[in-house]
Amino acid sequence: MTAPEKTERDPHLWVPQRKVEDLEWFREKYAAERDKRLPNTGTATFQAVDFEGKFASFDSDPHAAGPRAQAPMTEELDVLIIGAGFMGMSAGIELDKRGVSNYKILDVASDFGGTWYWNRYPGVRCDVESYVYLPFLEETGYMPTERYVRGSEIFAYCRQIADQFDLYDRALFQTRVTGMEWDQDTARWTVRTDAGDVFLARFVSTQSGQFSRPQLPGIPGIEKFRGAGFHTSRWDYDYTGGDITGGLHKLRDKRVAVIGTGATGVQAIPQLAEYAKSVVVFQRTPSQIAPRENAATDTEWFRNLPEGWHRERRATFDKCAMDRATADCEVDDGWIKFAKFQMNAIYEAGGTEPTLEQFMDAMERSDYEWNEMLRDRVDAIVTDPDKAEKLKSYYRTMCKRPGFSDDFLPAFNKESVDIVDTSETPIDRITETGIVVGDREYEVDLIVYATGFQQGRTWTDKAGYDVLGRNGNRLSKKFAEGVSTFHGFLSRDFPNLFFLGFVQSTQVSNIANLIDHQARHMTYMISKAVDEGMRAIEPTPEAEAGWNETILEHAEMRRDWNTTCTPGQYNNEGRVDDKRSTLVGGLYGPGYEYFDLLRKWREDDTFDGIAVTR
Ligand code: N01
Repeated sequence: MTAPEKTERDPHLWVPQRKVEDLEWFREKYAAERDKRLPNTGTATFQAVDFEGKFASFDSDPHAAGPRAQAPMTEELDVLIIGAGFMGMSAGIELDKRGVSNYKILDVASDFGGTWYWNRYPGVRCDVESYVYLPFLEETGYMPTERYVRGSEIFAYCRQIADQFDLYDRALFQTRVTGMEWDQDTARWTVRTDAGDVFLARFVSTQSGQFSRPQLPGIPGIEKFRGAGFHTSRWDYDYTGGDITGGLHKLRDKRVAVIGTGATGVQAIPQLAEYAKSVVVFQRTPSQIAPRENAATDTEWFRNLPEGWHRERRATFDKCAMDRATADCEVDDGWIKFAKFQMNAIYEAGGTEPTLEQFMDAMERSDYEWNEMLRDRVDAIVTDPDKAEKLKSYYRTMCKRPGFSDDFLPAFNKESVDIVDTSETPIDRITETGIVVGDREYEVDLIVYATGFQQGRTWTDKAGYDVLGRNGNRLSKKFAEGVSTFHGFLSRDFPNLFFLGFVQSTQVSNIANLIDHQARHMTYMISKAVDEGMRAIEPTPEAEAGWNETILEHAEMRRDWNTTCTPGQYNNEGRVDDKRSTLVGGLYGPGYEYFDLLRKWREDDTFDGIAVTR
């Protein structure tokens, strides 16, 4: 293979200037990069470490002021909402709008915020524009200070939402559900917690908690390390000094290792690079890094947005990011710029009605061209050619979540910052003093684990409790071979229990929009059931089987794509044929198709596919 010729490129240029002719070169190169990771694939590489003993602090709450103040309670509720992140808050607010106010929101954390409660690492920000990411902007009248606001601003905004919508009165924090069981006679869920509470709830809302359990890599010797160590979602500012905005002054004399270069690593590494004596980054797969282009909010523009702008902007963002990118897509960020570039390529190839061949060819070619531009950008920014080469990603856009940053690549121009490519030679072991790759040991004082969150476990394993449904059916048993729901919301034999999140729903760039749709859909079902005196609702066997069939058909449509992608969260870590992982997935098409399906189902107002017990 001979690589295509390189050209000088301005790092700030957005539009790829080079036409890709030799598709075969790229196909071979991408396959070779993917193959490096294949022997080292599967979720097994992540899970060896449990949060016990030395690692207990990795899963504890560094932000709680003390133990829970409330005595154990027994209460009857219309709805118990588990999880106080965007989803739990949205569910509560939508229930109130529909006149269902006897609910409680439970969380292990000691405040609202979910992922924004836990993730307080330096540099954390939203990576989707805040004007589409943050919920309830019109209702609260809140103006985000920047296009991509800091995590601390999002956390503070969550508290503001909870205040404005009176959610604190209905919240119970520092409380973990330990199990629940359906009582057929009373048509209630009995939910127990680790604090000794017993809730009798007509309906329960659960979230899959996609990013709730930190994941530590199963590297041999990890427990032997004598220095400091923490996961990015449990940042130890006592050790590093500083706060979410930086200022990690206590690291001036410290040698730091970072494992992981996903969205979190990309945001945290520049902060570590600025303060630590030295930083060595252990990278298995490079993130694709496009410009971030953050900016202060244009106050006048924001104040003059017309009524209804927020939902409209969110919907347009989803459409534009997925497959309807046109020149007038309002949010002109990295997601949309790429989508527009692809749309133009398709149009150039086949006009408004391209053949399938023209369509596929244009998609592939333009993807390579786009990534050539981003690789040129690495060359233009990173002065050391060896480091630059390691930082270039070779997989199609959306094989992994795209990264956006203006300070990640420049951080590698510091002599104190090194990068170790572990794609072919994985980390061999962790010793008392450092990290060993091949025959070299990197001695460090601190290991920061930017290794993401547990994905591959079963639903009940991730939730941390089991569910005993109708006729003694256990959820862990039912889901052992794969999740099974109707529209992602309800599962037979587990009446009135809602599953929210990515499971069997759809894939979107802006998860907050999915949450909005799901909260409205669930609360429609609950309020209709309450108003019309339904005791229990669950899918008919046919409806549930039909949805599972649809999910499997859609997984089949994704198969070729998933096979060519480097292993990651989006392709079940490369295990394309694993049915249990496949069944977790959502529809293949753009998010708005799923939202339209839900909307039409609600408009129909017949509960089609639902078995009702009165
Ligand atoms: O986690 P990740 P994250 N040896 O799973 C590496 C979202 N998010 O915390 O790519 C070596 O993405 C792993 O390597 P590889 C974000 O969108 C949103 O960064 O598997 N390396 C990877 O580099 C994402 O969906 C915002 O080869 C190991 C990294 O660790 C989710 O949160 C901000 C390893 C994990 O990357 C999680 O992102 C931040 C091992 N054994 C994050 N195990 C917003 O702003 C893992 N890795 C909204």
